[in-house]
Amino acid sequence: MSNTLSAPPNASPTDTSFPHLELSSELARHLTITLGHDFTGDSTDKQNSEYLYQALAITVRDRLVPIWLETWKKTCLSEDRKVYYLSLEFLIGRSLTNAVENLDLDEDVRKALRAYSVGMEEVADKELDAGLGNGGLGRLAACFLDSCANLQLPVVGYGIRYEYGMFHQHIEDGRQVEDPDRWLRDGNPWEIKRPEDTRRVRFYGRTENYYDEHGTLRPRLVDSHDVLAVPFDMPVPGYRNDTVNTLRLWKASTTDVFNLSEFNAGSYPEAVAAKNDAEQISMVLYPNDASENGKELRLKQQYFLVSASLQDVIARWVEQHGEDFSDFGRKNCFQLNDTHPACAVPELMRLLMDEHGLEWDDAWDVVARCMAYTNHTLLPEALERWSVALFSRLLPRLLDIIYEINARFLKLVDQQWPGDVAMRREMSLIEEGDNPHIRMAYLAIVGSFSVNGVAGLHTQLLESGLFKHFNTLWPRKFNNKTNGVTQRRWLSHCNPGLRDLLNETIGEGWQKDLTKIKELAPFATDAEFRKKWIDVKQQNKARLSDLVVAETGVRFDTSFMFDVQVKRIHEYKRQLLNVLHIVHLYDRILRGETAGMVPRCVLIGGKAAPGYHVAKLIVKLINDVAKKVNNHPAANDLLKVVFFPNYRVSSMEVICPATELSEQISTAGKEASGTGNMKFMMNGALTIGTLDGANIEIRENAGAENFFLFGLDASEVTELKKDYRPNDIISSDDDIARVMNLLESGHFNPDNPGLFDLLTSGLRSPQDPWVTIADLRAYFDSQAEVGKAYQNVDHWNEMSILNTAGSGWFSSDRTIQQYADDIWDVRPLS
Ligand code: B1H
Repeated sequence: MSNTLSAPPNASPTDTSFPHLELSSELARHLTITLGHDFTGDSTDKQNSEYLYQALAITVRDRLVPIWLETWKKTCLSEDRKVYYLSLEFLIGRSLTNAVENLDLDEDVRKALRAYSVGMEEVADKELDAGLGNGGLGRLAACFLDSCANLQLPVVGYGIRYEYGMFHQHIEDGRQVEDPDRWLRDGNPWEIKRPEDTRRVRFYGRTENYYDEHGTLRPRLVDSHDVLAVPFDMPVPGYRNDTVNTLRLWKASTTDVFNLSEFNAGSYPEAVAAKNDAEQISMVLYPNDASENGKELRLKQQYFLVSASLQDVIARWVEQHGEDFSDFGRKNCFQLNDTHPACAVPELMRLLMDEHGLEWDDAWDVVARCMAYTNHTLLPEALERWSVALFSRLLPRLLDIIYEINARFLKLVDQQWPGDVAMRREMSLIEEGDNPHIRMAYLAIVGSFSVNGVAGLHTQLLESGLFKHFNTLWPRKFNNKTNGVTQRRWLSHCNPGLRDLLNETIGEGWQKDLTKIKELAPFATDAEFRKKWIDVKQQNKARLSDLVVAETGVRFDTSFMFDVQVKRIHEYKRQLLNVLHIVHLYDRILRGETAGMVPRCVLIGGKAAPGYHVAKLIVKLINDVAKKVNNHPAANDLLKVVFFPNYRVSSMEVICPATELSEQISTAGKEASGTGNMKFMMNGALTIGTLDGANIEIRENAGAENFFLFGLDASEVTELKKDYRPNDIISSDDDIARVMNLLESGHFNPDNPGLFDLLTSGLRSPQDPWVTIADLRAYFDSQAEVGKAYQNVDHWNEMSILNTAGSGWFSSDRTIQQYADDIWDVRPLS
């Protein structure tokens, strides 16, 4: 989509210049002519469904493109404010079915596929996930884009086109092994390369002062090493509304394929190596959810995204408005998805001053009007700090600008707290010391007009804790935007049985407006309706059970309760708490104390960051416990446990509709929001959870009586840490002592004694930051309540229905409407 806005005549989707044949003829043509596939009709030919996927994707894309061009043109030409969502991650998953459903092509596609005797599901299953994200933060970005398109908002996503997305996980001898994610292996039918919009991103070099044409001394960057950013656009279809928004992903490329002087000097390998260097930048997604690692390549990725995207927006601005930037801040808004793109603050200053001749004050007026920052975590290890030394080498001109921003900001601090040196040190954008660092969150706050947290509790904790001084200085900057998820993927698409039941019961309006789901509530007490509800859940359990046996070899009995915890493996998320409960159930089974025990299938899944040793050991423990339990004859009728490998977006689409109990058991105050919790609730799972993140709002919306609450709240955790004695708890509680003994005696690891000592000693430590043992008794008791409740089928399903009925608040449409109204000040494109 070039910046040349003049479209050829007739280039409108409403025009007859793009006549569509029957979908089935187009599919047949793409299969045979475009892909050159000779369809054999042999149902055992695995290639057929592969080719059908490719052909169908192109066929559907053909329908998207005219609408896409039209939306882009409208967005570019609109004089209204536009929003750019800058994110290092977009965890998209699959695109085919999403496009089919949003374009209302479901019937046509199914009909067309009948000629080949394959179902839509089999074909859709061939698509590899676009896993360009770690977890919640990246998936949130994808849900947000979906909601923006649904609401017809002029929002463009900007990200990186990683050659390798989130690694694949497989399990060997109970341990996680990582394999590269070659998601582009078979090509990507969902992207369009736009070489005409290539941008140049400049690294290294030094600042030089020179006299401009007015004789004014100005700084500029010289001797830089340049990398090209080539955009690839992905369509973001709105739901049946003639809107297709854009996600623009940048690929890094070298400036010249052959550096001629080197080439001629006989340094061909060096010239090619330089190309490789440049292309490294967009090679791989960093797999560290909720922790930063300070690597130079990561900072390069961040700056690469930021600089290319800002230049892109500025180029379109200049094309329409010339070099007049007085309105730029009013007409554009950049939402920073965490601090990862926080370089946008100094980079926009640099572009406006050094490349477009603005003075500091005018440039700052623009920047401070158009940057908005979302914080996603309070965990200290995730707060980004970049070494000044690294910055001065890689981005010297940006460092000058950051210093100037800081100097001016510290004057303000001094006005507010005159003479308070400690306060200046505390709030400075630079953390002083032997090896000074830039505090990226502070940079983002100072440069933004809005700072938001992602759930009520999280925002409160930001305001009263991490950012309290900033909140004193600028209370009106801070606001909450509780996360949400798109009901189109996370209910309608992934749970077709429930979708149909909802449609026949309350109509179809909920797909566009989830507040309507509350009309379901009266049906909770309707026995006939409940029967249908149970049938849907049973079918979903059967579907998951097939997947589990295919992935793990373990058979899940669909009459058992399906108890699920899927999310990144992290100590604060407390998968260990779940394991301790499993071991407790197992211990009861060994003791024969099984009266009243409800049979359960427990599924745990998630990836550990490759360098996070403890998380990897937790994966091993889950696998070893699962193996022991599943092989014990006495446990057969009561307990099955699996570690689900390579958990990803497309697996959640099968898991969440089948889940009955959703485990949201993080240490209170640690999970900023959680979004998996919302997907489970929408699909009728009951939650067992702590008062953490969005769990609090889930409980309010479902009704406290339809939620299994346990454990300490955030302030109790803080209080307890002053004098925490887990060993006292263990020795005074027989159940807990037995569980610890099983773990410490090597019962689950007879061949490798001491293997899990790191984990058990962590649990026993008074310094355990996650205070797992403190919540354990309450967790056991709450799980016993769950078991009791599950036995009353009518009541359980009444609660289940009320959870779905209460989930309207958790649509990302609601979240995005709040961003649009309170932060962005944007309206739908007319
Ligand atoms: C969340 C991250 C995150 N918070 C650093 N922070 C990363 C931090 O690659 N990195 O360096 C990647 C990711 N992710 C999650 O955001 C929170 O833990 C969830 O509670 C929250 O629901 C989600 C979306 O807001």
